[in-house]
Amino acid sequence: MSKNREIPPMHPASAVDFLPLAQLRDVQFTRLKFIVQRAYDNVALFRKRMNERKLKPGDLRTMEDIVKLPFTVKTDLRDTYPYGMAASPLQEIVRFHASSGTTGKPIVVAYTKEDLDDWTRAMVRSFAACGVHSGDIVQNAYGYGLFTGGLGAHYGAEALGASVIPISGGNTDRQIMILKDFGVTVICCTPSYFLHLIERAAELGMDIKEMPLSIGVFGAEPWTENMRERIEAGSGIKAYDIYGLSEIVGPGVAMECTHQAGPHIFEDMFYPEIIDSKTLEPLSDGTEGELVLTTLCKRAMPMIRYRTRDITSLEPARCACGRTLRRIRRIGRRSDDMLIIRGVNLFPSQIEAALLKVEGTLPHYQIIVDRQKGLDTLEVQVEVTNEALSDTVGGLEQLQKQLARSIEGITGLRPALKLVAPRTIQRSEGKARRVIDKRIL
Ligand code: DLL
Repeated sequence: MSKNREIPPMHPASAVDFLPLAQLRDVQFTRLKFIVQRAYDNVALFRKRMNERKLKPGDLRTMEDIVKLPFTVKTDLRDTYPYGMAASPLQEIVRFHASSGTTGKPIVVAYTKEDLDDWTRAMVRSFAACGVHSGDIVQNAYGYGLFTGGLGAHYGAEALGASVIPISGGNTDRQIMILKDFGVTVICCTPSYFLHLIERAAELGMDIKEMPLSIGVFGAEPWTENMRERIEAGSGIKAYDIYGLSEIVGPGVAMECTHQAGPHIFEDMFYPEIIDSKTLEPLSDGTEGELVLTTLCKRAMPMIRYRTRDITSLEPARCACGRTLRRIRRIGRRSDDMLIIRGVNLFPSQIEAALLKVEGTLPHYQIIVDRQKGLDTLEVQVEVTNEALSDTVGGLEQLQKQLARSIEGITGLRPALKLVAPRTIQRSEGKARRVIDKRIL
């Protein structure tokens, strides 16, 4: 049973969510031309790709011409690390964030002051869409730091006029104490962490159903309708899905409205396409494929046709809320091997890079992911040489510590480590099976 909340009057920033379609397409095309010109003038990689196709920004005649533009992929950000994709001089860049790359280095994203204002507006529209308003007390348990979740949600909620508690992630018992003592009405965190909060509160003899909390803004990892039901039944709140990714802006690319029928993409800012990830051909609305996004406003680091690797479809039917913005279906899987562990993105290749830096290890490893009491667990098993195994206990412990440091340095995660003898990890005849993901969402 969910707690009753009045639906507030429409927030002024949300008016653009309801633009008549013809007007929305006009806005999109005007912005597309601007951003493509900006990227062409300032980003060498983009200009080179356009020139290879004998394309000039002026060749864009309608929105449909977007399919002629080259794609951008995560490795482009790695290859131009750290500033190569920037379209603004450093003097105009006021913020950086970073996210996992596929190997040792993170990928870096940059914002001008105007970009931060636009992002805040997207977050205001996100919060407003699910009924958050001034007077709400928002516990922001997304991580503050290089991750975009903390600061993105923070500035959006503040700009909306809500009272923000910048608690960041972790320290579960303190989260529960503050949830109760401060009379928190809105929580922002990953859905799995909120399930963990429900369980821990029960262990402490507390019931979130009896607290004023009534809205959860959950994202940064895949979740399911089943998890939504468990969250809502276990806490009496309404659970809303928020989607975003660092390369595009952070959270606030798409957000569910009170109808909970899939996140609406803020299309006037982020233009969505769906492609077949093998043939790269565009697919029509309603067909499942890889989401490709173009930032229509971002000045510091425009992303043109960025391949998100997230698999979804664009919902063709209009939502009952009346927004003209299309919705995405829940994202349940990706077209690459990226894992999300407690909201942290992890590529198996990062673990490999970390292991191979340390002498005494062999290039055979396995990553085992599970979920206990709502929290993801991560174990890395790695084969070590016979010499390393026959070393003293102290020597082995030293190796274990070195490996842990190396993995944490690259991924930010501290997995349980298990050193095993050569040829212990099962060999596969084809592709090595690096990841065993036992989580049931
Ligand atoms: O996770 C931004 C974010 C923060 C979104 C807070 C929502 C809330 P990254 O760390 O770059 O950015 O990870 C982006 O996470 O490509 C998806 O694979 C996944 N993801 C994000 N939101 C959702 C969601 C942030 N609602 C990657 N459902 C994306 C499923 C999600 N997957």
